[in-house]
Amino acid sequence: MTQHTVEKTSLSLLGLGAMGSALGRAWLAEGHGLTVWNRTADRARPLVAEGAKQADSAAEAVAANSLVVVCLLDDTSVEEALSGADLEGRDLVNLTTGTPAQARARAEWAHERGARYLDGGIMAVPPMIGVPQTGGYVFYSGSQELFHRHRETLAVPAGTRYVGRDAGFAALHDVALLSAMYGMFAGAAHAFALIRKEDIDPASLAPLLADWLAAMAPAVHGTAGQLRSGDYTRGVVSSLAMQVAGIPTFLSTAEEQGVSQELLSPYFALMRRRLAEGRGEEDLTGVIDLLVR
Ligand code: FVH
Repeated sequence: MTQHTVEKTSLSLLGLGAMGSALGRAWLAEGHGLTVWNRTADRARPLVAEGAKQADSAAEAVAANSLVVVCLLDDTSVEEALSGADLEGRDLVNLTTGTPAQARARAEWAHERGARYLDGGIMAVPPMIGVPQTGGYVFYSGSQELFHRHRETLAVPAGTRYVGRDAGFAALHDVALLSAMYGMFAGAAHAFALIRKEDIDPASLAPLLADWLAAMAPAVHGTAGQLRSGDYTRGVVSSLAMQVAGIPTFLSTAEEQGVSQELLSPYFALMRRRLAEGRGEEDLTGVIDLLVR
């Protein structure tokens, strides 16, 4: 090794599905020593051809390195895969998608077995892994010490955002952002449905939709400001009363176009409920209070 060469941390990776394989490939490409394990052993072949060592069992993979990354289907598969492994002294990073409560319980479970624990929520799809310009990143929460110790290694496949010591926070941020994404997809689905039977090319609507959604997205900063201050009338541009008055237009247009109202109706119902509470001067922020039980 030359004076300027920094040895890369070796690690073990459990789970070689689409995401696990992409993660493994990124670490190998950066020169990290990698031991891999997958329930279906054959799926390790491509990474072994690229230089990974294959462990015969999850326990063997865990024993091979102190940094152990897990990227399996769900929390149950993590439990099953790690049940026979000795986690004492390991730095366990769990990138499996789960709920905040599952992450907190998994952190406790790992601590009881003598491991440090970091939970991750991946904000990327496999083709974004190892390609920094795509902007993919991973939320991390749990042991801050573990995060700082392995930050460089964890930053190889995707960007890193540490969101707190509470092991559940990575999952919470992950699910919050993905939930907003599904709301956006739902709105876009309704928009495409409205033009579906017309002589309008969906490809001509798509850029208009993308630009409009991007123009509206910064409104979330105003929402955050109102939530912080508790004043939902602060900086209102389009009042709740005005927007509720427009609801019949949206519902009638859907009916005219032969499109179900089922995606829009729940949100409109909440807007109407808030207006009925006498909050017509507010923004849409009050809907959030109706959601929180
Ligand atoms: N792929 C994506 O677009 C998303 C992007 C955001 C993050 N998710 C989450 O990442 C986790 C892994 O996802 P994946 O894409 O790698 O998923 P699959 O390709 O379906 O691979 C699943 C792996 O899990 C193994 N597995 C399943 N059950 C068990 C079990 N009981 N014991 C041990 N391993 C298990 C499976 O093994 P095999 O079927 O090949 O034997 C795969 O390695 C996930 O949480 C996403 O939500 C991905």
